[in-house]
Amino acid sequence: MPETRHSVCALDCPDACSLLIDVESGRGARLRGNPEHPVTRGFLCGKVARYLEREYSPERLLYPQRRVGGKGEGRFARISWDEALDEIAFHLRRVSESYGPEAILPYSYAGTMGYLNGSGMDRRFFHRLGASRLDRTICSSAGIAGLTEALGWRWATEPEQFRHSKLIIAWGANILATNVHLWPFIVEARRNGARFYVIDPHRNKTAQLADRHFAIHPGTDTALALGMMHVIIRENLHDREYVEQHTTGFDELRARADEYPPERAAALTGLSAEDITLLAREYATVRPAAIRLNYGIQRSERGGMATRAVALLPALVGSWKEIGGGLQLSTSQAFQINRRSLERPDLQQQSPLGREARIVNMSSLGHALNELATPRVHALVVYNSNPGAIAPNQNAVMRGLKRDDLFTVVLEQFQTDSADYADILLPVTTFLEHTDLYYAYGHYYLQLARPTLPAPGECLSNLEIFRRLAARMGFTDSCFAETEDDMIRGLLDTAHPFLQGITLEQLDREHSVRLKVSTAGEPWLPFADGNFGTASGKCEFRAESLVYEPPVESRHGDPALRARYPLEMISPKHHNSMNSTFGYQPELDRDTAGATLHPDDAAPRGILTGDSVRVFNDRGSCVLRVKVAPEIAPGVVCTPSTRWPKLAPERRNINALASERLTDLGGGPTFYSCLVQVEKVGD
Ligand SMILES: Nc1nc2c(c(=O)[nH]1)N[C@H]1C(S)=C(S)[C@@H](COP(=O)(O)OP(=O)(O)OC[C@H]3O[C@@H](n4cnc5c(=O)[nH]c(N)nc54)[C@H](O)[C@@H]3O)O[C@H]1N2
Ligand SMILES: Nc1nc2c(c(=O)[nH]1)N[C@H]1C(S)=C(S)[C@@H](COP(=O)(O)OP(=O)(O)OC[C@H]3O[C@@H](n4cnc5c(=O)[nH]c(N)nc54)[C@H](O)[C@@H]3O)O[C@H]1N2
Ligand code: SF4
Ligand SMILES: [Mo]
Repeated sequence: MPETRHSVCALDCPDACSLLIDVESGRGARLRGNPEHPVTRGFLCGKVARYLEREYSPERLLYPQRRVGGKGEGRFARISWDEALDEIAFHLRRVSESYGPEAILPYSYAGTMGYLNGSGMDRRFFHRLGASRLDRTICSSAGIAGLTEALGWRWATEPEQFRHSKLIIAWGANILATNVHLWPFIVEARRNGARFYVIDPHRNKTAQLADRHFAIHPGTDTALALGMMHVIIRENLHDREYVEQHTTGFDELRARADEYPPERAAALTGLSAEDITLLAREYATVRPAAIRLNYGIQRSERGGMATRAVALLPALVGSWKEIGGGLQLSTSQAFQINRRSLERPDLQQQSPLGREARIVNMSSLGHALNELATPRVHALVVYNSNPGAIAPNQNAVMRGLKRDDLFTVVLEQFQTDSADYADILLPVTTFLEHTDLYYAYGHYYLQLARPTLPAPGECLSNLEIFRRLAARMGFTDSCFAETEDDMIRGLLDTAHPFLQGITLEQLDREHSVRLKVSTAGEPWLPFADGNFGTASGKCEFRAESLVYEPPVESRHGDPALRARYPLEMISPKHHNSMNSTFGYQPELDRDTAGATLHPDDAAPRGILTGDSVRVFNDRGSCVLRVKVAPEIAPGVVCTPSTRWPKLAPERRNINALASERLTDLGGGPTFYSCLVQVEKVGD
């Protein structure tokens, strides 16, 4: 008889699913969604329903290894843990003594969303070392900054409330692919008469199932939001009472919105003036209306402003008052854990630096590895991320990773591109094999997972590896001896009301515990009575800085650049991908090797469906196979992310074309502001 155990999906996905795993004789037999979890509701996405294939893949890394070939060749020889840890400690010490500890750079993102293995022992280790601090901007920092400017608190409508909405707008959000557990709530709402609209340059699967798809040009969302505000205010459809009580700067907003009549917004966004008017009227009058904004909107140069502009709309129409109103970008800020206890930033004072270390932006890795001086980066420790595939300006990143004077350690489950450049490569556990505590960015449940399966080979968790490295470095601080349970107790030790009374024991018993954002069983309306986290406590329109400016790399941007590179490239997520995590799967590799081009752009270039094309700009090029279809707007090319470069022709994926230019707010990457040219390559 199989035994059923609880776990949590650790992938970088808003849904943070509660999993059940059937285990037979110590081996995982089946994974399914927990039917009792209010958001997971008994199902998993396709990729994680098959996660046991990854768990037991013959390609899993099982032993510590040392590089024996050239950097990037991927030739390694097995060594013992003792050898690996001694060698790493030797080089970290060498680099620290020769160049100062800031010459050491950690590089990590959300390979696991667990607190302990994602931002626990690792952070303590690098703080104690005095290493450069990494600004983890690669995904959401522009949106976070924009949302914070608009609302102060980054709080959001609960997913469970979408079932009560009468109008749902997916704005730069491919719900079916990236947030599939919101979908049943949308289905329920539509059964009760709700309309579902999508604003997206790509007619993706979510858009295909919508009542209306608004094919906006990339990077123009601020113009659309301003055009909608124009109609709403001109037609007196705003909520006067809410605006008066809970916002500031309405008169200035009226003046600013006046400058964006629908005709002007239409010329900028590629939508028709009629559609913009309709969208505005319906958004203001169909109640309740909820916006699901996702991070797709903020991967363009003006992504911070775009997020801010859209996030002002619910306050204008007063939809925060209603169950099933408001907006959701991310729920993560409600998880107010004791971060100082978890990460111990105070340890920096004990490092050889004796002060806070410099900050390096992860979205500028190419620059950091090649150009950064005083000190130059001489050691790189990569975990929970695959920069060789996902970071912009890939040619610069690869050039940096190839440096002979750079010592690189990679902690991985699979032989990624980044792993190929490691000097020492360490095998790590999957989330099914270690303890961790999980937040979510698409719901309000804190979840605990214990190991459900034995770790294969000699795999260790990130946490255990950094614990052992700390011992090798001679760090005797008691925090490095803490157990997982000690760490969880520490991070739960906070006076914040959202976490009141939540204990490790309760998490062990119940696996998933709702944050105390509202009385049990009651919906949470975070801004129904104002309560914004801004200086004034109100939603601040601050119209003086609310303007649309086109991205440099866009159709209304730099004309000289556009003359050479006339197409706008976007590279959104694929249904079956999780960034580059599943890149070794042949079917996914085939899909992410594709690009969609509009017939109007394909015809003059003599390109037909099935042709191989070279997509290029000044930074690099990559070869893709084209589908010619009107599901993408004219002037835009769309390729799903993210392919493993090592499996692609010339070992480059689309990020060879992405620039290191940063967003207007938050210092984020600009993957979706990318001008390119496309040409057919010979057979
Ligand atoms: N299946 C799957 N799920 C995932 C991931 C994955 O790789 N695959 N990745 C996870 C991660 S890391 C994240 S951050 C989330 C992201 O989740 P999403 O933000 O939903 O994903 P994206 O594909 O980045 O962008 C969403 C949509 O924005 C559109 N878009 C691009 N540019 C613009 C624009 O200028 N304006 C507007 N309005 N829309 C635009 C894209 O065409 C895309 O359909 O998903 C997570 N879930
Ligand atoms: N062109 C383009 N580029 C993009 C994006 C895009 O839309 N288009 N999206 C961007 C976004 S939103 C994001 S979030 C980033 C994502 O970039 P990354 O955070 O690098 O995400 P992944 O590519 O999924 O790589 C995560 C790696 O962590 C490993 N891993 C998983 N669990 C563990 C663990 O417990 N320990 C260790 N050591 N490793 C583990 C996995 O095997 C995997 O190789 O990519 C960005 N890059
Ligand atoms: S990737 Fe997302 S939808 Fe899929 S199982 Fe994990 S949390 Fe759920
Ligand atoms: Mo992301």
